[in-house]
Parts: sequence; C-alpha cells; structure tokens
Amino acid sequence: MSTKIVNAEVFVTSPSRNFVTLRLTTDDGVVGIGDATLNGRELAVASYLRDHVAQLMVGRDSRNIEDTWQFLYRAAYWRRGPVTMAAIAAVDMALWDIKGKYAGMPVYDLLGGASRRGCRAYGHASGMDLESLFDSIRYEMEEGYKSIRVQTSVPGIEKLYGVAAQAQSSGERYDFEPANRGSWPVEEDWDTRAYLRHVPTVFEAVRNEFGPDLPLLHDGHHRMTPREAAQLGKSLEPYDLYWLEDCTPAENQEALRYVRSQTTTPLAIGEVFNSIYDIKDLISEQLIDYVRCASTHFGGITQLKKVMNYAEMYQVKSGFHGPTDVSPIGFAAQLHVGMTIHNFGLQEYMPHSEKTKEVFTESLAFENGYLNPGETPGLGVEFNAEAAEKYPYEQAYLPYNRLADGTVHNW
Ligand code: KDG
Ligand code: MG
Repeated sequence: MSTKIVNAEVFVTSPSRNFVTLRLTTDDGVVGIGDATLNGRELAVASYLRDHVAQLMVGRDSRNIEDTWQFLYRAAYWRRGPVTMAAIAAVDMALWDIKGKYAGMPVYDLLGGASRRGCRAYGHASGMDLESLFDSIRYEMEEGYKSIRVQTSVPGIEKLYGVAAQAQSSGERYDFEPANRGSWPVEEDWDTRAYLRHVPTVFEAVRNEFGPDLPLLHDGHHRMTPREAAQLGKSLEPYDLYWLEDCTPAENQEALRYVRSQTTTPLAIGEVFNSIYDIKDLISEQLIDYVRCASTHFGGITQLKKVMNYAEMYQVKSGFHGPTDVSPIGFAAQLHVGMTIHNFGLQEYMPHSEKTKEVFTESLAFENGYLNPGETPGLGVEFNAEAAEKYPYEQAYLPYNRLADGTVHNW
C-alpha cells in the first residue's frame, strides 16, 4: 500500500454557481476530494491552495489527517480566517475521503459509526405575501420536509435576503442563491423597525394556518443589535420557533448574553465562524442552542467533530449551514459528522441544481424529510473534471445593504 500523496489539483468551476474543489491523489491512485468554496471570494482560496498548500501535500502520508490539519493550521503562523480555514477544510475532507476509500467504509463509520437512521433536514419557504408564503410552505411539506424555515418580504423593504422567486442573472430560477454574477455587488435595502414590526405578524398567520406542531425557523441574517434581537426573540415566543438564526452578527460573543437573558426563543449561530474560538464561549455559557458552522468554512470534518463533541457537554446541538454555496462535497462532509455525533439537531438542506449534480455525483439520499449519505466508501461524492470544464468560473458577488440614509448595513 502506498498512501503517499502524489498530486494535488485545484478546480474552479461554475455549474449554476462557483465552486472550488481540491483533488488529492495517492501513489495507489486513490482519489480524495474537498470543498473550498467561499462565496464571492472563491479565487482567494483557490490561490491559497494552488500557490501555498498543493506543494506541501505532495509526499505527505494521506493517513495522517490530524497531523496534516495541525501542520497547516500552525505552520502558517497566520491562523484562522475564512480563506485559510476553507483551504484547510478542503485538505481535511479530501484526506477523510481517501481514508474511507482505503478502509472501504463511509466516513461516518470511521468517525464512530451511525447514531441515527438519517439526518432530519429543514426546507426553505418564503413569500412576497402571505398567500405565496403559505403555498411555499405547503410545497416544502409535500417535498417531505418536517421543519420549515420561513422568510418573508417586509413592507417598506424592497429587496431582502431569503425571499425567493427572482430569476438570477444566470437566467435560472435558482431560489436561494443570493450571489449574483457580475463585477459589482447588488445593493439591497434595510429597515430594522419595519422588519421588527412585520415578522411577528407573519409567524402569527403561519401558526394560525398550519397549527402548533410544525417546527418553524427564521434567519435574522446578522442585521440586529442585541436589543433589537431581544425584542424579536420575545415577540416570536408565542409562535414557538425551533430556532432564530444569526440574530446578531456575533463577532462579539458577549452580545448573546443580553439576548439570552431576555428571551427563551432558541438561538442558532455560526455560519460565518471559522474557528472553535469563535464559538466556544457561546457554547460553554449555553448562550446558544444550535451550532450553525459548516464543514467547508470551519476547517473541515476534523474541527467540526471536535466542536460538536465539546458542545455535547453543554447540551448544544448541531444545525450545520447547508446553503448551495456549500458544494456537494462540503455538504456530504458535514452529513457524515451529523450521522455520527450524539448531539445532532437539524440539518439545513438546499438541493443543488441539475448542472451542479452533473459535476458532482452524490450518493446522498433525501427521503421523507431525512438525509442519508449512503454506504459508499469515503464521502460518497465523485467529481467529474470533464463536466466541470464546461462551466468556467464567473465572477459573482453577494449583495450588500444600505439604510435609507445611504449608510452601509450588515447584509
Ligand atoms: O453565501 C452566503 C449564504 O451562505 C448565506 O446567505 C445563507 O444565511 C444563509 C443560510 O442560512 O443558509
Ligand atoms: Mg443563515
């Protein structure tokens, strides 16, 4: 057996949206793939991998995942940050993929084996008005989802994250992908008072229509101050949310102390975090209920598993970030973690487009609201480099917000 890495290649492809993929090959010809997609900043990670990491991989033993992780993290000296951690994540995933293939086992078996039959997923509903929102919720339920995220347009706000139904500039209706192709970010608008007034009325209407049982979620997308977040959490208490996500930006972890002291609405946070240090106080002080980190932006399987084992001690559960900008490889990576940890909560799931599935073939199954990575050795995703070539990189930016007076606001 010759498990040494002999080749490290980086691909940037855009089947509906941009993805950065790392492919490692061992002397035996075993191939492992990893996701390094950082929405809107893809080329920075591609360069980090191509120009600084690829040559360090060649000659390393693919079996030593922990050592490789620590080497890339510590030897860079400049630790953490989304670019570095997405690059480390891609290496980490590719190494777990390789290990699974050598062992003939799916990655979750190597991480401790399955703790459940499948990972419960939530779907995404949104609407410009109540009628279209109700239709969207019914559609998601018919698709099999047992938990639904609800985003709504707000009178007085023209363009808002999470409200679907606009065609993207690619020409496809690609509902939940906020990044727009082009050389400049789209400007959106924001009004916190209008939002805080409107959202509780929408949840009241949804509860009246769908009853008390259906787990409902909402994403505040980093836009509120601690006091505003506390107000929203309190005003949503009668509607029994499963979680309120990103109620504050949370670069400042202390902000959550105030929110937590004011409301019993469950809190989920972490999709923009890239290090265990970004979230450790939120976990140990039990200021949140769900960890939203994604394998791709959080240093891969190795660090995600560690943070969840830590969170288990504090009864904090997983709610991993699963938008379409996490590629099928990154998604599979966190699904394997979700299968094995004791403290799995709920998995975000946005199915990828047909073009994306042409480039990344997945063994993943979605049935009756549950996701399962399947029994394929490794991560269960194959990368088709020839298909990828058909879809070259296209520049894309996430939007940004401005207030009525022109001030830039969190998007
Ligand atoms: O690239 C940004 C998206 O990943 C983000 O806006 C999606 O907030 C998001 C979510 O909860 O899925
Ligand atoms: Mg979010």
